[in-house]
Amino acid sequence: MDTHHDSHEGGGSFWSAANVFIGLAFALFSLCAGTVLIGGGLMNAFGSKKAPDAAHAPAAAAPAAAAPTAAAPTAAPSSVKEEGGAVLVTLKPGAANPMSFDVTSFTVKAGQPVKVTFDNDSMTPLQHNWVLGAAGSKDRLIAAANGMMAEMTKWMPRGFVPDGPDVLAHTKLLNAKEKETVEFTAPKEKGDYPYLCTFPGHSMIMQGTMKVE
Ligand SMILES: [Cu+2]
Repeated sequence: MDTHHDSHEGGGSFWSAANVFIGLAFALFSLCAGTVLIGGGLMNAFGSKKAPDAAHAPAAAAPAAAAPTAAAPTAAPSSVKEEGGAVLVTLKPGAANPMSFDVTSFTVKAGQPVKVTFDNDSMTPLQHNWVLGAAGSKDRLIAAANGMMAEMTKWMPRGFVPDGPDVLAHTKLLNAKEKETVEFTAPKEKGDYPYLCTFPGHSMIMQGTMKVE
């Protein structure tokens, strides 16, 4: 569509490659961590049946030095609220897993105005986007996103947003600490609409659902 040659995107491709590696590392890490958490949860569940008195164990004293007001002074908390007939959603990467969305589900009415703010406020330097897909398009979007890994320099300037009618709304590719608000009208058809980060390698776990009722 244009005559731009993408062979001089050195810095961009470096970051793309770095992000893929970081992303894959986090994916592996979170899979492992998930296993440990599930395992730990099961053990706790069994353990607490055997030892109900564990609840009386003294809680660890809160570290006095940790001033509660010091945490995240500027960032708005993630939320879903209704205001003036519109649904306002603020979401971020997950605190425990930076390759997830901390809001994994929200509900809107058919045809309702929606404003989604994706605040890439995370401890990690990962780039992310937020892409809303048509109902039933999740697997296609994941495949499209992962397919971009072979052509990072082509897709990076496009924010890794897949082509085609499956994409209903999206942010640009956001660097760490950047945020963007996208406004759209909820589809008229009720159903589950997936949203994903389509940075290659992220979408398998960085996803959620907008329910249209
Ligand atoms: Cu991402």
